[in-house]
Amino acid sequence: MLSGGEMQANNMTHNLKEIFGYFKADGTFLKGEPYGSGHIHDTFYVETAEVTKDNYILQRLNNNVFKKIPELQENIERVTIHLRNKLREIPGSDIKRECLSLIPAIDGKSWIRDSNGSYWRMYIFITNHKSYNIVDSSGKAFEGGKAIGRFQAMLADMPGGPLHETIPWFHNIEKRLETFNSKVKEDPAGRVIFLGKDIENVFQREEKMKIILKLGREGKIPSRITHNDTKFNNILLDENDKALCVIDLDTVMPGFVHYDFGDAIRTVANKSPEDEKDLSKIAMDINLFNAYAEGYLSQAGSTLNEVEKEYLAFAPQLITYTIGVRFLTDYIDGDKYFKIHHENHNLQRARAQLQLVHSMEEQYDEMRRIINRLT
Ligand code: ADP
Ligand code: GN1
Ligand code: MG
Repeated sequence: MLSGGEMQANNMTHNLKEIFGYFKADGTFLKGEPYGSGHIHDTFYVETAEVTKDNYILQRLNNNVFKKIPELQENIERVTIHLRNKLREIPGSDIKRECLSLIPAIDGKSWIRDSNGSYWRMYIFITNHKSYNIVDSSGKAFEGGKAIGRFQAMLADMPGGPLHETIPWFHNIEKRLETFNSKVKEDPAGRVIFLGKDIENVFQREEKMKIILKLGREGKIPSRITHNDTKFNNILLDENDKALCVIDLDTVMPGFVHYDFGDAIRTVANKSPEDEKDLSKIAMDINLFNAYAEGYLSQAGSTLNEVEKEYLAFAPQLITYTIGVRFLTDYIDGDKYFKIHHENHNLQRARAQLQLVHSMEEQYDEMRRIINRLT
């Protein structure tokens, strides 16, 4: 912490107190500090001086990743209004904790632009939540599944037309592979020479990964409103480890249910961190897979068609592969997209993801049996 609410992050100094002042918050700025382990935005926890008032999450938005911040914010406004309306109909809901609450800026928008050109937004801090990068029990996995199933079910009837596509082709593996291939050819950071085996691991699996897009084009699986970033630390649990709130709504937009199911399994059922260096430790835990699937299907099962259900067991392979390809692409590109904490971080992440795909492939038959039994 520097003076009077100033905070250094990513080699920039931000006056959090001044930025806080641009929002219509209830309470007086006491202090701010970096928060969480997201890979995209700069996130700060802001504590207010009054114990009875809310605390806040202040975020400097990554506008390298999100090119159209007003559209992004419009999506989040629409989604949170709709979720709040739904929660109002459920007796006993704790709306401030079960849904993100954006704080409007003084000019009425849900974001501001500071004198450096940075975009900021603010949410009420969700009290008494628990957030995990790793899941250590079936109970937590089940609750995670419930949270995402309920989230999708609640958004199914959101009025007002399609949401903006905040990142075009976000989970489109054909586009991701095109970008990967062109970066491999271009080799902008001179790293490709060291990556023979990694690139081979990607190429080997290219064809089978296109099936979900194909089913979508054939009209066999519908486009729905999906979250698209369901890693477990974006699902907050309450003090008793029960499903509380789905956060990180930046990528809520049209998608296939497989994207949310797959991304959640990628993190829920991996007993090791996303960036585990020791590949021998990486494996998908079939019991955690089972528990998440059970929680998810308890909420969303009745809305899915037969083809959607049939491909749920494949979804974790697709998304884990897609994210592995994205980490490797970013490594080849010289680390421009994801925040990294050391030089080879994106490579380590990519290798861990591709190892996890391998473990999912080995357990695919059992995963299918589990989904068949649950549906
Ligand atoms: P990123 O896109 O960088 O992952 P997130 O929106 O997920 O950013 O926020 C980063 C972290 O901040 C989350 O993983 C969570 O720990 C925390 N966080 C975000 N919003 C809230 C909130 N309203 N209340 C409590 N914690 C939050
Ligand atoms: C990013 O924002 P965060 O850290 O929750 C990324 C996801 C990746 C994830 C990998 C907008 O998620 O797509 O799966 O990192 N979000 C964006 O950990 O690119
Ligand atoms: Mg996040």
